[in-house]
Amino acid sequence: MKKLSTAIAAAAFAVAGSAGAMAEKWDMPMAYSGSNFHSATGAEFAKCVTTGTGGDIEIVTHPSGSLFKGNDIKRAVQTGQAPIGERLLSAHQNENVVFAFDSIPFLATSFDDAAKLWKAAKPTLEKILADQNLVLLYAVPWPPQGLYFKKEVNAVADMKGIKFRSYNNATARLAELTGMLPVQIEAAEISQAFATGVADSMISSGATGYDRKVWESLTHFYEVDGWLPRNSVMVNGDVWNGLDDAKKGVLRGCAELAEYAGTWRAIEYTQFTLNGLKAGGMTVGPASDTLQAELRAIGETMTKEWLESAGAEGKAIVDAYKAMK
Ligand code: PCA
Repeated sequence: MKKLSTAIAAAAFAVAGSAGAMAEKWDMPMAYSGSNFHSATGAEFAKCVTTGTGGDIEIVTHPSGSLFKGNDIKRAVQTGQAPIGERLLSAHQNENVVFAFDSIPFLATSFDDAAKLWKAAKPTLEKILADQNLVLLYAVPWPPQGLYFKKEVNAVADMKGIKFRSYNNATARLAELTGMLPVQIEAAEISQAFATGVADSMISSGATGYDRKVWESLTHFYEVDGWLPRNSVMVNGDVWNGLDDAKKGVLRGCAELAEYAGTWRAIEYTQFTLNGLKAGGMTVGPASDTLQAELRAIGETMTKEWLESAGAEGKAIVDAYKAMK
């Protein structure tokens, strides 16, 4: 609370001190559809900063990958092509394995545990991002991940040979370990991919299936609660360093509000979107005991693989998380 009031005081100061300063427009690329709760949170954050700085910094969000596609957003912000942007960091595991901390199957499967894992990982992530000329502002979780198919699936054997849409390295690895064929596709393009048979399945939240109306092509959603990956909002380091303390305070204050509000939206949206999938005609329910057990065994393999490649940094995150449980 204290931190927040300092930020709000800083915001008031920025408004008072804004006369005569040059107004800047910050384009903020985002990968997911405008109707998605992450984009709605980003739009509120943008408004908060614009108001808080008295218009000195006007943030304009560009959802649906319209300015940069998801996969290009991080680089765009690092290089200053965009001053700020939102990205699913776990898709950049090839740069640093730690980025995938939030996509380890069955490590953190509820909102509460995901918040603890985030707390455990945040200092390390901030450091890694700072080395990449990025300042982390806030991160909001997706609802728990479940499996989408075009047929009934009761065991891993039923998944063999299915074309599977992946969104990061972990989801591609899951496909391999279940005998499926991974193809990485941006969420903005999945409706078309399912309609044309480029993919016939995926693991994602009810939120993404709902936003993309996947019932037009798919029939089953199995609640697996595999993990809750995050979208992170980052600012270019040089742009950040050029700001005065008052403006940094506004950005930090608005970011804190956005993380809180976005998480709240994610929680609220979970059941709402599962109901929406049902209303669209899909069969929605928990995965069978067999499938759950098989997926947990695969999760153990993936946890081991991640810990091996993430080394001491990864182990420290998992240890810190487990100490909070
Ligand atoms: N939706 C995003 C990532 C996780 C999620 O629930 C996607 O499918 O791309």
